[in-house]
Amino acid sequence: MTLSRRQLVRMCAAGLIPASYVRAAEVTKKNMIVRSVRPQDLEMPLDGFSDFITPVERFFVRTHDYTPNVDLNSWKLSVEGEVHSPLTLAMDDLKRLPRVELVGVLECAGNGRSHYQPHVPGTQWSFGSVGNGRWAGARLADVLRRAGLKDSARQILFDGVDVPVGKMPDFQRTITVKKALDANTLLAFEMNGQRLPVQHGFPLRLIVPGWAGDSWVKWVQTIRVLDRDFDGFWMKTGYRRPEQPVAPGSAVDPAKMRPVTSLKVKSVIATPLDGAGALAGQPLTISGAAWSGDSGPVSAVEVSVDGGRSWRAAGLPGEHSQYGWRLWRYRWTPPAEGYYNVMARAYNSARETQPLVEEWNPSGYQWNVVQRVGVNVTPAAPSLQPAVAQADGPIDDYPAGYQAACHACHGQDMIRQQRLTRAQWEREVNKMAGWGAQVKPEERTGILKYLAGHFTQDWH
Ligand SMILES: Nc1nc2c(c(=O)[nH]1)N[C@H]1C(S)=C(S)[C@@H](COP(=O)(O)O)O[C@H]1N2
Ligand SMILES: [Mo]
Repeated sequence: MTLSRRQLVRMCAAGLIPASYVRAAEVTKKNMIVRSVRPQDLEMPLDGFSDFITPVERFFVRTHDYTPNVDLNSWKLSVEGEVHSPLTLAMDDLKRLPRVELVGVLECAGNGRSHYQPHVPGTQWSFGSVGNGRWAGARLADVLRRAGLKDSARQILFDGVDVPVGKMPDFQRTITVKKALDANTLLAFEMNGQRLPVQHGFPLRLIVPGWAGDSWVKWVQTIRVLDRDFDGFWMKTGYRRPEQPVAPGSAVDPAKMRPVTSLKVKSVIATPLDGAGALAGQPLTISGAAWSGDSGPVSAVEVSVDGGRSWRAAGLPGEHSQYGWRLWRYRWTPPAEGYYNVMARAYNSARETQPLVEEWNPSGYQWNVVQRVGVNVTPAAPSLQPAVAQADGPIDDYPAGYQAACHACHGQDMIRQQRLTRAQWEREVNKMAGWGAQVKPEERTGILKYLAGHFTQDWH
């Protein structure tokens, strides 16, 4: 049955049909790099790395198939296979389960593929097949517990309603039981506070925080619990990379390939753009976003303005979460005219960082080499000299009174070298107060929280 909008509004008003009849609308995307119109592959340009939450209109889209348009009235989720009681759930059943919301990075395994040499086939993503979303839904674990996993359960298979293009194999993916039972793995029906948009999987998609996008199955309709590894194309052949480095361009023995799972630590420079101009003596902001995967969140970002000879810490102002990205910023005043190689590298809490040389792989997955942008600095006109000189350094989220208390006597670099526990920081602050630091009693807690929150034993 197809109804016109007007008929629908009238029937809703008369209470004849539930409002959930309405299909979700396609989101109009804004300023995207179009990699493919149909199936839709849209990339977010570099300016998107300045947003903490990527707006839906700027969120990249990756589909192997054409976008299906699901009618919620006839949609049902089936849970079958190695379970004690197979389930058929409607959206309302899922919404009755505890609602969980989290911020998480969704990055396509092929993000950065275009940078590989020799080139590899596939959608030629540059930096932007990634976004940071606010996802809400039910825990997959809650659904699986209701069905009751049998001891034989090994992998959980997800199948969406999208129909393969031509003879392409159906997009079906599995995740491990361990990841499926993780409290952060969700069946999401909301993105950024609104109903999940059609392109992003309406009415239901899998959220696998810390893992690459290929596991985040959209338009989920069937969950099948398997007692073995799945041998469908998208698991057995697709989304695999060599376990060990291989010669660029070589063919790799399938037995030596492993599935792509966790994201790698990575940062992208949003500003300045490669080839940008700047004026000597004028401060500019080097900024971007950084994220990581299962091994732990981003703990530090460093910036180099001399091609990697020396590195300085960038500030990480703003929100902090286990699986979301961090925005980072560094203020830099180019001292003199010239060409500068600006670079950024992220560290995660496991102290992993980005490589300077990428290990080539046949499908071009998981590019995370330290990025470089060139900046052309020209002499400033005398009238453009800054009124107040600003020191280079991280643009940070300093708490109230912090700079007056601490920077009166020393710079932030002094603090950044420290790796202390909260108790040690308390002793330091007391010692400094004894030495004359002006720590106001009402600002002490905020300062301590900042110090103990940032400069911990393992901050990088
Ligand atoms: N059903 C289905 N789910 C899918 C895909 C697909 O083609 N079909 N593409 C996957 C891939 S490869 C990625 S990177 C993400 C992209 O999610 P997005 O389009 O919401 O950004 O969805 C994943 N889920
Ligand atoms: Mo992807």
